[in-house]
Amino acid sequence: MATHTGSNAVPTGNKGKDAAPDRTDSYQEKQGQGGETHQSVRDDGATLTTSQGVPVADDQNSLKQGARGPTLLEDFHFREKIFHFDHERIPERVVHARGYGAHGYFELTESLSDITRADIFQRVGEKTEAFVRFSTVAGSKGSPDVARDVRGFAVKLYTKEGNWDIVGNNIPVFFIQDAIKFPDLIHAAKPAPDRGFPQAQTAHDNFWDFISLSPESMHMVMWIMSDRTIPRSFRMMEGFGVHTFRLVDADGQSSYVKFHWKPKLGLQSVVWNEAVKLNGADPDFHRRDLWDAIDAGDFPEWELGVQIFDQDFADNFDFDVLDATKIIPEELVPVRIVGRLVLDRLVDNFFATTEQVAFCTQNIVPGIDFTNDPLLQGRNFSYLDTQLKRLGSPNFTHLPVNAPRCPFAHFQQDGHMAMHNPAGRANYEPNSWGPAQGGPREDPARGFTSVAARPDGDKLRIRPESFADHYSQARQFYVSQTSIEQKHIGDALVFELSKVERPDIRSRMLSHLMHIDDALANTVANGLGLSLPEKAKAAVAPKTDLPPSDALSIVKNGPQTFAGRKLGLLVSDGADAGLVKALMDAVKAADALCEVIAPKIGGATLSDGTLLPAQQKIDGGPSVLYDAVAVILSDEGATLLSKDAPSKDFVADAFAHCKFMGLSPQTRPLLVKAGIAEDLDDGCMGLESADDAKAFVAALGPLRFWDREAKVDLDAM
Ligand code: HDE
Repeated sequence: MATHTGSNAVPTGNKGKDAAPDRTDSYQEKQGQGGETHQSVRDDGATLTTSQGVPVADDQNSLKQGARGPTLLEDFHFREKIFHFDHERIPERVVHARGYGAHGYFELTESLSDITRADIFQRVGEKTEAFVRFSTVAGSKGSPDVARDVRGFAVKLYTKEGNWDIVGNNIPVFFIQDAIKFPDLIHAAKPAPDRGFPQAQTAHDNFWDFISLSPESMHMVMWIMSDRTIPRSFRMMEGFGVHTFRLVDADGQSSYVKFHWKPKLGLQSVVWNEAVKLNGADPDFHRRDLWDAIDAGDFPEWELGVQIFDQDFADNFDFDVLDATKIIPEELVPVRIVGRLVLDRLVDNFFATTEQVAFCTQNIVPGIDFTNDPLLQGRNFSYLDTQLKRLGSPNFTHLPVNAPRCPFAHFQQDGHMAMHNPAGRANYEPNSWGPAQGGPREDPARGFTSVAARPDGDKLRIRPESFADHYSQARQFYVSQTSIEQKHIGDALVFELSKVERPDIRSRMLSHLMHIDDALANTVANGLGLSLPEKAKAAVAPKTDLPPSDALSIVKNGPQTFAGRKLGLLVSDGADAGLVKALMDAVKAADALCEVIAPKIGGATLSDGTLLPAQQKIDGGPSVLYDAVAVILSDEGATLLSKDAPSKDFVADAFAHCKFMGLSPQTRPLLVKAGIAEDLDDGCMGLESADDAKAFVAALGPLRFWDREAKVDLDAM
């Protein structure tokens, strides 16, 4: 019979039965339970080992019986290496699979201590560590970055009272009002199940079939057909918590709140034809942009804004504050800026951070609470559930990116890959082991308490009447746009619906647009070559009198300067060295970047004999990669490049995408061959002197030279 060695007593590692059990854990402090562990290192010069730490002598050849003989099962190093490789992948996220993350911090600039007890909102100037992951929704992990899609904007705030996740999007409303419809929405948006395509796009029958049968999505349709879904950069888009949440003060009194992230660089988007080409030129456009900015010390920044309102406002507002297909216009409830979010640290392992980070809407902290928004309530189940599938163990909170930074103490234990294994005898409560040995205890004063809201009504599967108006805010969004943006919405609808094969689905969409704006419905009908159908039956008559809101336009909230953006400078051998230098200096002074593109990656030998290294060879550096372009050539260079298709595309595309262009006089033969020489406008500026270079960079503040659009687009003529 085995001797009983006292397994009921203290587990291995405890210092003896009198030692106080330690169920308080702080991830960073306690990595090595049951013996110190070493981090896996990939330093130069370290000896390669197996995962058991055994030094490896030969990693190039498997163990064989004879030089040309079979590989032996005995080769544990080979088997372990292949075994581990075979299991490297985890399931990609069912939505938001393609994403990119970075570390940073939140800094409070205005205290909300009178409105919420949330620790993060108490002390002005205090910084809280953060991790942010941006994403597209529909595409799989390998899909291109600039797909037309909503962007996820998920923020994990490691507060002193636990992790708070604001799992938001770059659009403040959503397609559906009740979480029960989410699987249908996503099935319809993702590739069709029989053929497995199209990938990362909504321009197909299933999506528009579902949407046209779901009038509640019409407000969101206006947003997704706007240029918000083709952002220039993660750094240049807004983020929204979408739902109405609650802020709760120390007495348990609550206010309603909506969260906004406002980018320091202003709102900026690309144009559709550019997006299509960008996805081929650089499928990693957004992640590379984020990486490059942080790497260069140009830290992306957003302000945190809150719209705070009370029950009285909620009761009198035209729409239901629990309906996630509605916004509260900033003109009605101003956005109060209370802090800033700065991303200042790159991930050093993509998988460990961006891939394994587990955002959960139910991760809230004392001082924050949910509302009954039926979308939010459903999300609160889904996120925890999906992490188990994706990360494979309830211990995903043990992963460094998910672990709280504050001390934590609980009786949860064991499970796959448990990395926190507290010592001590008591693993339940209540217990009578006394304060020293009994482990953590509840704290009614400090602990999280839910707002004591009173439910109303019977148990019903029903959509409230107050959610019934699906068109009024869609119209408000449309009328708030500049004419350029309205045109882009019309173009996008025509593009997407032209990819829909069934005419009845196209028509059904028109029947909704007729409730939103007559001119828009006519434009789209015209673009599709369809006549207007009967109007869809509306649940309630739409309001046509909601005032426009400037906050809804990208163009009205664009950048003031060229800071944070990138100029593409195409040069040839013999280009004017003084001019090139003056231009590069002016770009640098504007806190922007300049990338040199040349016929050879080795660079161009300028007029003074200096070699200017290139970052791109012309074939790999099309103008879609840049916010504005300059072309400085010698006469010989221009003759040469005017025979080169990528060089002609460079200027023709920049012109078509309404970019500002700086052109040295020698450029003309290239412009002639590209077919744009006779169309140059005020957005095309001559570059001959250092003063021209300065004036050109100073003119780059606005996003585009929009006046050109009518000349380069058949739909606008
Ligand atoms: Fe999500 N969503 N979602 N979502 N969502 C997920 O969780 C879900 C919704 C959002 O970078 C999943 O970890 C339901 C609205 C972001 O890791 C999943 C509903 C908003 C991310 C899930 C919604 C979002 C997700 C998939 C309808 C904006 C990426 C992987 C009720 C406010 C987070 C995962 C990251 C991810 C469910 C609707 C934002 C399946 C059921 C509305 C930014 O749990």
